[in-house]
Amino acid sequence: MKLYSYYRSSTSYRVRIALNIKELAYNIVPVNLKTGEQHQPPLTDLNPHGTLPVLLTGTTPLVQSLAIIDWIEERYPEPPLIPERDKGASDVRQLCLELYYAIATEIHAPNNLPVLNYLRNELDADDTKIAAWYAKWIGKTFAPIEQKLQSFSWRSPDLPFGQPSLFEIALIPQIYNAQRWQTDLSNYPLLTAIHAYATRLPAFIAAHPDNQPDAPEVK
Ligand SMILES: N[C@@H](CCC(=O)N[C@@H](CS)C(=O)NCC(=O)O)C(=O)O
Repeated sequence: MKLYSYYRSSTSYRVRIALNIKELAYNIVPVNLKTGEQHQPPLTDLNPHGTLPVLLTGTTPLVQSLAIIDWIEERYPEPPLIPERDKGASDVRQLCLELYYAIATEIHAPNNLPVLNYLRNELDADDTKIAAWYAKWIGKTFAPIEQKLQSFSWRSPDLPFGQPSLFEIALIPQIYNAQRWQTDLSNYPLLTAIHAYATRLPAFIAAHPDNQPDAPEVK
């Protein structure tokens, strides 16, 4: 399998974590978002949206990180990324999916790079305003999730669903991004504790932006 990825792309980071949890072999094909390689062939031939990630598994390129992760989960069911997956719409399964979609869709869309660039270049927002915008969308979704996790009966002391799930696949890249924007995360102690624990697991370490072949060397 080939994963078209950029080291700092949070949507690529999600897919890298999923592939690593399943212990699947894949080669990274780096696409430089900073120089706009996503808007040129060969990437646009694979994905006319001009976004990462793209997973090549056969002849048809898979695009959209959540759809790719869905494909991975269907094709490689073990270990499951959804708790109680086989129990139908159990409350635990539904909560995991709810948190996953909330983070992956509600935070990522308004905080994606083209949106932030539009605020900066077309609406003259400065760094302070952009950071405030970023923090607003983090808070809108993180605050209720933090609250829900306080009343949820955790399956293990470190991970709410007892093992890495779709929830952490969305959460960990989102926290990485938030830290880049120096967002104050002190109101979310459970989320930051999950982040601290998950980022020490091998699947997450291997997926981390700093450990990608296109990451700049730290001098
Ligand atoms: N909903 C899409 C979003 C993809 C996306 O926006 N990816 C970003 C990187 S995190 C990207 O490629 N941005 C480049 C651009 O929009 O020019 C997904 O989940 O795959």
